[in-house]
Amino acid sequence: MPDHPRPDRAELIDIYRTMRTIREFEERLHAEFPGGEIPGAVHLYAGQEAVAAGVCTVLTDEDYVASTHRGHGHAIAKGCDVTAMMLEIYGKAGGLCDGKGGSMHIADFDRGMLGANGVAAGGVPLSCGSALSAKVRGTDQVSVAFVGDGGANQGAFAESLVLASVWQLPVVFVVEDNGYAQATGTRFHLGGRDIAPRAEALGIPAVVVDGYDVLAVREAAAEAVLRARSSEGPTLLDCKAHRFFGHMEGWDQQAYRADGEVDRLVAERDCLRLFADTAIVRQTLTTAELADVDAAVRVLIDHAVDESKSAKDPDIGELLTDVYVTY
Ligand SMILES: Cc1ncc(C[n+]2csc(CCOP(=O)(O)OP(=O)(O)O)c2C)c(N)n1
Ligand SMILES: [Mg+2]
Repeated sequence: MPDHPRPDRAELIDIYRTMRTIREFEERLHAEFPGGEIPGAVHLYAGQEAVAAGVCTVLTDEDYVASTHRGHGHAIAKGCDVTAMMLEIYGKAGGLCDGKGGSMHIADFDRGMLGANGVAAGGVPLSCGSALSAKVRGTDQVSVAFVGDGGANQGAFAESLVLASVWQLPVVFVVEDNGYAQATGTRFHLGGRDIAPRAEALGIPAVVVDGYDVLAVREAAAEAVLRARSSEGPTLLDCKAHRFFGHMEGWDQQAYRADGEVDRLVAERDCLRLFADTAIVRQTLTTAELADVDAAVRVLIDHAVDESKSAKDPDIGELLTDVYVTY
């Protein structure tokens, strides 16, 4: 890969830090949610960290990401400020969107983060729009659309694939097939085993990727991004990685999952542990260095939660600021 050779030491640490930050962020939210201070719906990304980290490590700040309702991991991997994200989820002043968006509407245009999205597959057409804008303006920006297996059944997803194909847009569709759309398993809703062939039918190169293997995701994403930057059009990555928690915090008893399914996932398919066990990481980084990252991330997340709990609510006078936009 000319643009993305083997990851060097600094990139390996960055990838690990990103995945650890997402994991710690989500585990902490899971622990805090029952306390009742977090308003709105919260969908956790734990288990799927390798997808966001593997894709975003090959993007620049100028590239775009359109996210989903399960968007914390994408935002962290795209470089959004973690404390400002936590403040946002707590609905507090100083949040990334001034506390008005919450978990499902985190956006940060300075980082190319076009937003989480409460509408399943809602971000996918936005990616086509931003990719078209980049193409018309003649920049080399790439646009990434994250979408779930359930979202991939939306008409907007199919329409976006067609537009991206006929207009040869610099877009990468990243399907996160985590096995379920809410409580409905993919064997009941997918109509086939993979989503990749839907793209191939439209002439879009597509590949199925082990979504627990961050280096495999990185390699597939690097190829897709290079294709997009070289005006060779869209690619679809069909990443398989299941979530560790329920669909959303607060009500999902996960009765639709097999006995021991989650325990097996955590024991055998933890992307952080798998990454630490790869030959390249074992040859490059020490366990002490990884532990230092873990400790620093714990401090960061503690700080983010403390700040969020003690921060003020947004000023009522700001209620309509930034809500309506004139063009
Ligand atoms: C257009 C639309 N229809 C229905 C919903 C309700 N809904 C929220 S999440 C979800 C399931 C999404 O599943 P998937 O895309 O696989 O994402 P995952 O939750 O597994 O990450 C549904 C149906 C919605 N948000 N938007
Ligand atoms: Mg799903």
